[in-house]
Amino acid sequence: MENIRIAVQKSGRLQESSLKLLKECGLKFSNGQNKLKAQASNFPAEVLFLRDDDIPEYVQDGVADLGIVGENVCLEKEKDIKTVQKLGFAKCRLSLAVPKNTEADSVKWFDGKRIATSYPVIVKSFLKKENISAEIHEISGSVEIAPGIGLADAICDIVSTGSTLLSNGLKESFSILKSEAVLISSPKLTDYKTELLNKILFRIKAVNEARNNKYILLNAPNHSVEKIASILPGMKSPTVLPLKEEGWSSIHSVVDEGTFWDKIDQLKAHGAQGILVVPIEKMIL
Ligand code: PRT
Ligand code: ZN
Repeated sequence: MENIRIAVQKSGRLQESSLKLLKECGLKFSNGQNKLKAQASNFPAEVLFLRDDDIPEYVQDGVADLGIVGENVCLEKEKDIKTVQKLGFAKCRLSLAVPKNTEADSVKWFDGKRIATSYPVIVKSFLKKENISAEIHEISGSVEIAPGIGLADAICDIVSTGSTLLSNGLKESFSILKSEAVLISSPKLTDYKTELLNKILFRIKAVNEARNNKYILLNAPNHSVEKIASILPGMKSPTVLPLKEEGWSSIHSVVDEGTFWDKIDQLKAHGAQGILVVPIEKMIL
């Protein structure tokens, strides 16, 4: 059987979460000695380990069929690829930053300035849209030191916690792009590979759904069951089971991570006790 080839970062911030996701999708890889490729033992898939910057091109050219890469890299490389699914990890932003004592509260400040970045394509297109003309200095690493050594007035770089900027005497001025890891695909997959992609995608969605939801179990007095059921509608409706103790029920449901703490307060207000919240591994709607 022909393999679907998935390009994953060889080492760096995306690698661990990418492999974890594939594993959660049930793809087992032998930890072979060959670090360039790994073959799944239970699915017609092969992982290719590459530098993240090369992944869009390999996917465009069909050397790899799928890839896991940051949206920032996809946009910068402008290759003919399809973004199939956001993956929810490696979240960051691409931001303009200036020395901490500089007042650069409007994008206009950047007019005529020198900006160092590893993302010239994205920065140029942003500035064009804002009608700003600046001099772009493309550098491939340690962008944050550019203002300090007099190479640029500002930088545009990836920010996550902001501590790199802070420790280099810089501050964030404008965020121009939000990014996270995405699954990309080649625009010319065969029918057979499209079928494999759909299988993988179905599994990724089940893993992501599960990650965003929790299984909740609680005990409640019978007179509160209706109220609690309306707070916890679950996937179809909650399960309600009688407790051995008269007048009490056990309620089981699914709750979305985002609204979880608000709901807990409401549940307690309706007399819920012994609330257990447990992770869900896979969730198929
Ligand atoms: O070797 P290879 O080319 O494959 O890897 P790389 O060094 O180019 O990339 P890598 O592993 O650093 O990042 C891969 C992807 O992770 C990026 O393309 C982003 O999509 C995403 N990502 C998420 C980040 C960060 N968070 C991040 N914090 N990429 C880089 N950083 C760097 C940033 O460049 C800056 O130096 O971390 C610093 C800022 O972090 P804070 O927390 O101090 O703000
Ligand atoms: Zn890279």
